[in-house]
Amino acid sequence: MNGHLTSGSIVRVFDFNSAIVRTPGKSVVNGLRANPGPAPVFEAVVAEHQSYVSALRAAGVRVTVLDALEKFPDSIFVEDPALVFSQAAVRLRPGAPSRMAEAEELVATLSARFPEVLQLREGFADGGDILVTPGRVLIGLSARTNAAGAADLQLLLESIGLASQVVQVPHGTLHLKTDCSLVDEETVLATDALAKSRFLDGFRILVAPEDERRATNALRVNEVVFIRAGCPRTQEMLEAHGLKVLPLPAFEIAKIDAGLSCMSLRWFDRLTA
Ligand code: CIR
Repeated sequence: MNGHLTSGSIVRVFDFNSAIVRTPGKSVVNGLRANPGPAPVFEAVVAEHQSYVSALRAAGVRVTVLDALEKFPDSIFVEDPALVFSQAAVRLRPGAPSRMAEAEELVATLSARFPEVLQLREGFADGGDILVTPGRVLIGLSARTNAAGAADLQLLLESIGLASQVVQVPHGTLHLKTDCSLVDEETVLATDALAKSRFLDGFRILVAPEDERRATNALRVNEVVFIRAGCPRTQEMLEAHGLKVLPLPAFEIAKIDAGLSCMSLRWFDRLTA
């Protein structure tokens, strides 16, 4: 699964020309969070979301912006109820009861854009637990993704030609990608806890300093890596590795346990390339 050919060139797993995002609703201030703390400020979430959408567009991505869904406070995090690839989309079954019906809200949008929309039939799986790498798709078991969901997802991925591996997310971590991101084809930015997991063997691992651990939910888009603003040592480490880094504000969404990958579904659309 080392990228695919399109118009004579190889597309890498972080080459994207298309994305879907959802406008935050006012209810976002009631988004799920593991620990008590101040709620995010609605206007500030909107500002962070706008910076994110602008950054995607500046990186060369066509962005479809869906309307806010007030009845789903966490629906701005479109990454969790679906999974997208050039060849197909997968409708997932998010593990938090308040988020389960978000997947249904995406079906029309996905059906209009993908040759095929597959459906997870068993268990639960959140897109935040899925890390797509050049060789295989990693599926993290967490409080949101269970063994039945992971096993069914493996079958669906196999049906579209993708190898996968089920791995264990460190206890207390929301999602696999809360603690790691692929920053180039061989390199993963990770927390120390994740770096110690055997399943990253074979990757070069850049470990974020403990006090910048939230930077590990980064997002590589084409030639740039988005990281959470306020993580200067992680930025320096990525730049020393030769990467172009764009810090983006994510202080408000972090109050509801979110980071930079969660706010979009991204893929390379071969038809419009
Ligand atoms: C949740 O707990 O589901 C939301 N408050 C945050 C989801 C973040 N999603 C992600 O990391 N993929």
